[in-house]
Amino acid sequence: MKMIYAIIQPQDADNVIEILNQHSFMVTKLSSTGGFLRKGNATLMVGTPKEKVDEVLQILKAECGKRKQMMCTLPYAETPIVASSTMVPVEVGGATVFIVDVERFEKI
Ligand code: 2BA
Repeated sequence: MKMIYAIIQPQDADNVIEILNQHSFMVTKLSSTGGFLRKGNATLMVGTPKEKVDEVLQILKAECGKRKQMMCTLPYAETPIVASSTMVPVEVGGATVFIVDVERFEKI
């Protein structure tokens, strides 16, 4: 058995947990904080047989992987209101994944 720890953006958590559950994976979500940026992230723990690890990784990549999203930039407060906003591509998402061996697993 393996334990997958995936550190993801908090806004991706609910969706990926739902999809993992739909594929019969059990998930625990921890609210975590990055040590460098000190911003909130989410850490998912997924315990699974080693044959299923790749399936979990595929789901994580599809639902939380780095991707471009169009964001609306607002004009600075000092600029006149007539200034129009622009859409710019911003990179969102991303997952840092650790896969570790589970020596023993019990439900008591
Ligand atoms: P990422 O490398 O994508 O890491 C995102 C978050 O994943 C990290 O948040 C941390 O919570 C976790 N993480 C990544 N690698 C880890 C590891 N080896 N062990 C434990 N947790 C790990 P933050 O620490 O806030 O880092 C946010 C982003 O800042 C990182 O994105 C990386 O691009 C950059 N970064 C982190 N530490 C850095 C450092 N010492 N020097 C320069 N840049 C750093």
